[in-house]
Amino acid sequence: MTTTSPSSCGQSDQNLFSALRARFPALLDSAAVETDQGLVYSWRDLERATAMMANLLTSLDLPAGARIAVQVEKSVEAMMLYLATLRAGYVFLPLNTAYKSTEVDYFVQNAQPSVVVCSAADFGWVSKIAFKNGVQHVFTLNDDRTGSWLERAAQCSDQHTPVARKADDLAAILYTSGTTGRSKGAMLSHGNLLSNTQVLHDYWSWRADDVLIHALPIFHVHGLFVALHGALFNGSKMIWLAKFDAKTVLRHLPQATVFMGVPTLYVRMLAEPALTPALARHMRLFVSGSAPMLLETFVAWRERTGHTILERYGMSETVMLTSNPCQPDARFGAQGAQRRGGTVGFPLPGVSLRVRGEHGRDCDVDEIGGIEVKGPNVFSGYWRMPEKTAEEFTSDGFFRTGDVGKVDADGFVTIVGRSKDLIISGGYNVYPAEIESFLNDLPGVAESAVVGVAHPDFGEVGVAVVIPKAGAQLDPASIIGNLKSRLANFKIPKHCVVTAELPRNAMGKVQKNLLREQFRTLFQADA
Ligand code: MLC
Ligand code: AMP
Repeated sequence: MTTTSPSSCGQSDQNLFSALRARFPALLDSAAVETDQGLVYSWRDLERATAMMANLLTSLDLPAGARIAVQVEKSVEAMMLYLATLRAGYVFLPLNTAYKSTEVDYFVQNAQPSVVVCSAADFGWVSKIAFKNGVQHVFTLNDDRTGSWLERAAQCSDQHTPVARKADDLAAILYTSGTTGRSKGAMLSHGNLLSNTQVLHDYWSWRADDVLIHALPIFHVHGLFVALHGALFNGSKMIWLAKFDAKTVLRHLPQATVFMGVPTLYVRMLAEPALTPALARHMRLFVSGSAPMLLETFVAWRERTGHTILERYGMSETVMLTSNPCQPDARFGAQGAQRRGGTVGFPLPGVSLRVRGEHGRDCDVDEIGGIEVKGPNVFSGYWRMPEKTAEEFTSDGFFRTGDVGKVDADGFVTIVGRSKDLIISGGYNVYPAEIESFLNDLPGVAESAVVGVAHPDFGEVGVAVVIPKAGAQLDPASIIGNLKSRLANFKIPKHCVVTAELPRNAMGKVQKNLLREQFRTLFQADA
């Protein structure tokens, strides 16, 4: 079945920064961002600092389309660096701060950025990687408003005219791990990001008095685009938390109206006795996404706060695709359709979504198949990987999400699984194939399999099953220790077992379903 909602936004050929800047409030001296450190930044501060940073980028005389790779802790200045990159017409490449040198080396080799910005603490190893790969400029930016990036920007003019961009000009590259081989850089244009921002602005009924609690990292779609663009495009103040902490968020709820998080954040807030309807009474909207939300979390949240979480679904390659209704949906008569737990709602305006069966046709209502999407928000392809891009798009231009789902008679989309071998842990993607390739390279390892199992905090976590070579003695703790030195911490399996063999089917293929079943209850409280 194919579902298309009418589009509410037209083509735009302008720089995303200009579109966001045009929506700043008239009172430029009012507060735009308040941090948990007690700092207040006005809209004028955002305007001036991004101008100075954009002028610094321009002064570097970079080639057109230059990538600016950034691996720094969350700060308002890091957010300004993102906006300045858009403003100057270059391409932003955010990197998770958890990535280790092996991972960063790959991204720098693959993306060939002209500028790398890292924290001073990481300058030694990051600059080595950068210079080895021909990067001309390496700056530091710390989360305490220090670093060479700010020192240099402070010497630049605070007047800057945003560089005109066309809708299909590249704005950002987001690396997403691959089911086979290494990560792929999803190329997102100014048009992809702006159209999605406009659609979400209308669909989520942003109000003049909205205040957003921004508690997500700013190196992935959820925190960098959905939350940040939502607030900026609405001219809304943000309460800016450097890191998620349940108690800190709850303390700020009475001053806010909108919160966005991955399911783990809701699970952690539910564990706080301070969470009550009274505390949440000023709130207008709680959004969840990036990973499946358990129905029990959805129900518990409603019982504890009186608010119904709005679940939405998206990807790095597509930004947001579907959303439960914010307002009752008029297509369903006087009462309208309400948010339904366990579903990700309807395709957003302008998004065509279809579910394709193995028979190659559109599925019927409630029939399960692969989710395919098309729309102004869908990326143009993977950075310098035309074959991978071609594999993921159908001949009629739909992107194969790798998610498996169904659409019910009312049009609600439900995700029931994934055809890609992927674990989503606390909202971060972990590809077993990547972990297995590191495991298989360890001395004494014959082969390995990594599977995702349910976890009460992270939703899902990895379990590694490792088979030793004949005569080799392997110790699970040293295997984990070895991985920790080479891979981002969230990718590290939470449990490792060394055993004689992997279960295989008649074709010799590893039966991961049997392993998942074997470890299904490993992290359950009563297991
Ligand atoms: C931290 N750890 C994790 C983890 N985060 N393990 C598995 N999965 C995770 N997500 C581990 C660390 O390795 C460490 O283990 C221990 O937990 C404590 O680390 P920490 O850094 O102190 O963790 P914490 O601050 O509590 O972080 C947890 C979290 C964070 C849930 C707040 O993971 C987070 O911010 N997640 C949000 C991710 C996100 O923004 N996703 C959006 C992707 S965009 P050890 O052993 O080293 O002590 C996308 C598209 C879309 O998917 O639709 O939005
Ligand atoms: P990423 O590659 O990090 O952008 O992750 C995108 C993937 O996250 C999607 O392909 C889905 O598998 C998953 N995802 C995002 N939102 C949801 C959601 N609300 N429910 C279930 N899965 C989700």
